[in-house]
Amino acid sequence: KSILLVGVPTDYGSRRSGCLMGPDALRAANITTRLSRLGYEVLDTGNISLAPTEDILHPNPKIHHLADYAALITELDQYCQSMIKDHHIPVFMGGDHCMAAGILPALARASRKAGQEQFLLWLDAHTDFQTLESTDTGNLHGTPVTYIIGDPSFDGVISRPDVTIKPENICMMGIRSVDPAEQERIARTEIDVHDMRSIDEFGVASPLRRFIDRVQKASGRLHVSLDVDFLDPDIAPAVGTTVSGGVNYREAHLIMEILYDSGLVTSLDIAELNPFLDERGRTSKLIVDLVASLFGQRVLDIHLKSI
Ligand code: DIR
Ligand code: MN
Ligand code: MN
Ligand code: MN
Repeated sequence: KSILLVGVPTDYGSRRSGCLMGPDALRAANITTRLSRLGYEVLDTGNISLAPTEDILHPNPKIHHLADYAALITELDQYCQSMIKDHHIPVFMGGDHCMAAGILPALARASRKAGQEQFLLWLDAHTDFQTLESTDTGNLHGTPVTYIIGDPSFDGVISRPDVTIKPENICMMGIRSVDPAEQERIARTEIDVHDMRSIDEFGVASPLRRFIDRVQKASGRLHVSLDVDFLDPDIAPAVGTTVSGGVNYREAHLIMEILYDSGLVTSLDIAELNPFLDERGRTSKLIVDLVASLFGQRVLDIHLKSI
């Protein structure tokens, strides 16, 4: 299998700029070399290009960059359809989390064509389950999960995805900041939410293994969506919306190692990395280390330590 790297340089999902430098920071942290040394053929297809748009107004006046969001969804959908083949493992380098709204429906469509179910592991401090009506920040990076499950909230604004992700096929881990409107809606879905309270008590391994078992039994495909704020801000400061009490270094690596062992991961996105907020590339390097673990780097591969 070969890894297809694609940069998604966007930062209009929130009001803080800098995420658009994410793809280049990951390149500077040697993502290509690290993955090549693990035995993969790695193809960096560069960054997708996004044309500037005239914003669409929405009844919720807080909302900004709605037209850019719609354009991003279309662009990513087209990219996925034309560039990704079944033997590719795409790694989307963000960019903010808006990209998930374009990536997941496209992946789900490809899965359906192959007769497989699409599963999603959402690693984030947030549930990103706001609607256009309920968002109090107007930041669209808080809405992609709502969009990909086919919620009617977007009707008349952005057309619903033709293939949606089933809520029961989504597992969230690391959650510790949920807006009131999201709490109410998430409780009514079948999304499997493991918040930090639950991780403190039970760890990351057993809930993850239970989810992986479900993917395996369904012969499903698994996309991993990694929001940098999933990690504790002490180890990953380069993200606009840090939340205390996140996943620590070993918990994060363990998740990646278990995922690699499962052999089920078919795609990945890395969201919200903001190099402008980083300390000499520290967060970018950590993310590349985690990606290497996800693709098979082992603790005892001592020869890799010098890279
Ligand atoms: C918050 C923040 N729920 C919002 N969301 C973030 O603006 O809707 N997601 N930061 O990653
Ligand atoms: Mn997010
Ligand atoms: Mn987040
Ligand atoms: Mn569970």
